[in-house]
Parts: sequence; C-alpha cells; structure tokens
Amino acid sequence: MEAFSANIIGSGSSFSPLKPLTSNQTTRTFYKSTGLSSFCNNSRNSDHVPSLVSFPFKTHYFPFSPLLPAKKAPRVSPALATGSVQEVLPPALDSTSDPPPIFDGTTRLYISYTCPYAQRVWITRNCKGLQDKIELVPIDLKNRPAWYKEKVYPANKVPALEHNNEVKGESLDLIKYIDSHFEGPSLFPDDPAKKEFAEELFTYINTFYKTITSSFKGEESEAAAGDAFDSIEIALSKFEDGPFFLGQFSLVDIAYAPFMERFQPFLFDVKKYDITLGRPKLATWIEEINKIEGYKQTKNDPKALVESYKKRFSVSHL
Ligand SMILES: N[C@@H](CCC(=O)N[C@@H](CS)C(=O)NCC(=O)O)C(=O)O
Repeated sequence: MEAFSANIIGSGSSFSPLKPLTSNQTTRTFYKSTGLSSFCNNSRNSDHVPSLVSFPFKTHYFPFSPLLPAKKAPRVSPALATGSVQEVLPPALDSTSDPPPIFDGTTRLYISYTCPYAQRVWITRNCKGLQDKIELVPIDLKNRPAWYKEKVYPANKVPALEHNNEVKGESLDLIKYIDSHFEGPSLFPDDPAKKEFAEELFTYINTFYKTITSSFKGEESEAAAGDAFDSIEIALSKFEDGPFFLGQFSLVDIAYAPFMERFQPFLFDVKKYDITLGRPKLATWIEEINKIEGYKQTKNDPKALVESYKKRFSVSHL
C-alpha cells in the first residue's frame, strides 16, 4: 500500500475506499518487442457480455443514443497482422538538437512520450504496422527546440504529422488521417451504425475529459465524474461483437486509452477509487486494451503518470 494519503485541493467529499486495482500495468522500456497485436485474440466469450444494462444513475447524464445495445454486428475490421517488429525508441529532441531534414519526403510523427494526444497517433501508427513508414520524432516539450515551431508546426504542439510536404495536427484528425491514407488494417468500421456511434464517442471524449479533470480540481462533483464513467460503461455495452467501444478494436478505443491509462491509477492512488468497480464492461475493456501490442509499447510508467497528475492537479502529500 502507498505510505501516504493525498488530498485533491478543493475537493469536498471523497470517493469510498474501494478494492485494489487489478489491471496489469507495465512500464515502458526503450527496447521492446513491437509490432501488431493479435486483436483477433481479443474477441470475447459472449457469456461475459450482458445483453442489457441497468441505469443506476440519472439517465440525463447519459450522452449517447440509443440507450440499448444493438444486435450483434459482424466484425468490421479484417483480422490484423500479428508480426512482431523490434523498435528502438529514439531519445527526445530538445533545444540543443538539430532538426531532422524536414520535407525530405520522410513521413514523420512528432510526439512527446508523455502526451496523451500524441500517444493516440503513436498507437494508431503501431497498430497499422507503420513503424517503418512513419518515423517517430519525440520532442522534449519542457525544453522545446525553437525549430519545431519555426519550421515544423507553428502551433508548437504535439502531435504533428509531416506527410507529403505538409504538416498536420490535432490527434483525432490525425488518427483518422493515418487510418485512411496509409496501409495496414482498417481501424474504423464500415457499418453506418458503428460509424455514427464512433462520432458520438469522439465528440463525448472532450466532455468526459473535462468532467473527470474538473473533479480532480474540485470544480466538478465526484458524482459527476462517477456518472461520466457510468456513461462509458453504457457505451461499452452497445455492441456485443467484442469488448471494445464498437465491438472490435477501433480508433475510438485508441482515442480513449491514453486518458483511461492516466485516470485509473491516479484516482486509485489519491482517492482509492477503483473506476472498474461495478463497471464490468470497463474492467474488461481495460484488460483487453492492455493486450494490444501497439498500445502496450506506448504506455507510460503508471507511477510516473500519477506523480505527474499530482503535480498538475495540485495534490498535496500528507
Ligand atoms: N487538441 C490537440 C491537443 C494537443 C496538445 O495539447 N498537446 C500538448 C502536449 S500533451 C502540447 O503540445 N502542449 C504544448 C503547448 O501547449 O505549448 C490534439 O488533440 O492534438
């Protein structure tokens, strides 16, 4: 057990102590077995998937429609390759580093190893097996090279993708762009019902993020944060052909994964609140996403994430 307890400044009530986390949490190393995951191995026994969900909270919090799960849908993604690629992650470039030969025809993905938005694009690149086609260029955001803003991306943020002599940003746009402009297994369904739900979930993620992080700051109630996780639980119940948001693994899972990776250990550490308690779909989703190789390679050390969130959200150690 942690030897300290912590307060979130400004938060009035507290979550109840709950059971310890059970998901496997890994630390990132710089030498990894990389490559594509066997997503097909993630298909669930349908016994695990209740056909209906109950509504233990006010339904007006639920942002999606329709509320009931759809009928079993066919798989939307082709079986994904399972080949393994050894990837050595490059060190982050800082203010002392020379720029790469920008616009030389190489496709480059500028990231920060700790940025959840960049992580989305990095996961997408990995899951499509594009390690050889899209070069990772990590940037040290705390000691940013001046050339990054001047020559690469005037917005001076990560992620950014250099492709075909252009630089594009915005993680949700980039994951869609990479999925549709590059080879590799499709990470977005063709099924119109799934596509529509995917867009609802892409829209909801900002509200979700704001609700949870506002609760960290005491600006939003913890009940509202619980409702937001309940909304995720309900969303995960909609399609029954797999444990992911759209049944099969997709860009939607990629969009949410970096944030769940941070929220889960942080809430458990500071509030002893287990986001999976009473949320079996979310528990399974976390378990299954942690089996995705292309995601595992991008994961951060949970302890480091917790410490970083504690600093960011002004949590005091007692
Ligand atoms: N909406 C952007 C957010 C990107 C973003 O905020 N990235 C942060 C790092 S996690 C950043 O580059 N911050 C640098 C800054 O704002 O100066 C996206 O989805 O790509």
